[in-house]
Amino acid sequence: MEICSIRESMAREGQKARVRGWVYRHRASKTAVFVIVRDATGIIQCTFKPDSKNFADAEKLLMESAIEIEGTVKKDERAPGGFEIGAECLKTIHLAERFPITKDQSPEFLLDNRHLWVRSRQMTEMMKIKDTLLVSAREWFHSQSWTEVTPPILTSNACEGGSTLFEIDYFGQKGYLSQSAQLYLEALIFSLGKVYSITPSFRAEKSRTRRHLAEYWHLEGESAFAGNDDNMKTQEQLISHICQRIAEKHSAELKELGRDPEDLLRIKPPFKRLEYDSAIKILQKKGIQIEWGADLGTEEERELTANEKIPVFVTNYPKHIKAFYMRENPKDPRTVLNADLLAPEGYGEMVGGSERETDIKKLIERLEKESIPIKNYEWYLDLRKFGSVQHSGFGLGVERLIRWVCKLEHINEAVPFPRTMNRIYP
Ligand code: NSS
Repeated sequence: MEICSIRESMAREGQKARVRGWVYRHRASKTAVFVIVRDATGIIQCTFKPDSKNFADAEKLLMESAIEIEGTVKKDERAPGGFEIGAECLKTIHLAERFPITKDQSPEFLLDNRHLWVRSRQMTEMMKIKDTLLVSAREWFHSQSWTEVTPPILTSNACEGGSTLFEIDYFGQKGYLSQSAQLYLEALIFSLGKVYSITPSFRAEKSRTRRHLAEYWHLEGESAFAGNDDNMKTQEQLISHICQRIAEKHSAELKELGRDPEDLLRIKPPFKRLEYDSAIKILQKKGIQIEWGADLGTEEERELTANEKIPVFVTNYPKHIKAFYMRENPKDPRTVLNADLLAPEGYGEMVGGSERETDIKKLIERLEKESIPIKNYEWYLDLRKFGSVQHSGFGLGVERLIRWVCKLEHINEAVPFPRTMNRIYP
């Protein structure tokens, strides 16, 4: 008999089905053995009665053994999912050893055994939602005539400052793992107009926080003939599309993770916009010790969005705390034309974007002020010499978006094999 998925088996009430997967739960008594089988599509309970020819083998199964079961599908209110298979035949593909992950393990233990923990329901649900995030982002970009490009990961210069650079030995020359594709995307707008990329980005983050990884997935867009406002419009449309798709496709997974799909269906343009100036005043009124000129940290971002239901753009930050490439605000040269997008419910920044400086003199001044060697940026400065135009772009931290969407405590839970300061194994 042909194998079907567990989800398909549930549509076969009263008929036979043959499923294949791993033992998710196992309970044996004298009168029956209950085996809950898991595959990529779900779980189903399979019941072996003492008169079934494989009863003894079913009794011996251990968690995570790989098995094939054939039997008759029945409705059963008591079974998880509402169906069970009255098992008639069992084939043990691999009898597992005793699975080390049992209930109530410490986070550290689960990280050490991440290669096994990736089988958990929470990780599986998260990874399915992440897949839809990536697919729907591409869907949206293509529907709007953006082109996906493949920038390099091995680079010769910093994009976001030297403090979080991973240095590598590039055939005897200094090289770095990419922090952002931005500078390369800026080069590509001249041929393609609107470009985006989905790449790993690396940050040698020396602090341990709930929202920093050393390696994360970066979704970046860059567009010619676009200002800071256009840039925000792109982001709110893109993120709204992603949220709608995730809510439509994963309502069951979201509910299991504790996220009401309605929260995502509510995400529609326009998002709230707040100038940095006003953000500081709001924070000061709330009694938070912060002065104009300081960057917003985790606590400040949480204060600003704890009661928000949709994302909030904070715009026009002080120039001295932002990267050299952000365009100076013509109306207030102390600030830049940028926007950080904060997730609702206090989850914090998920996108950083800006209009780019096109004035080559100002760019050189900013590089010099930050003691960045101009030589490494000559190619980038060239972009301001040959048909320079107004342009803007942004970078979205995929795991930051997932963390909010899936209501995850820690960004570690938004990636199967997290890389942090003290972890590169497994
Ligand atoms: O440093 S950013 O704010 N901005 C850039 O890298 C720009 N060069 C992007 C661009 O305009 N093309 O990082 C962008 C986003 C940020 O908002 C976070 O969501 C995410 O990247 N990010 C991170 N996620 C996880 N872990 C770490 N360490 C991290 N750093 C940034």
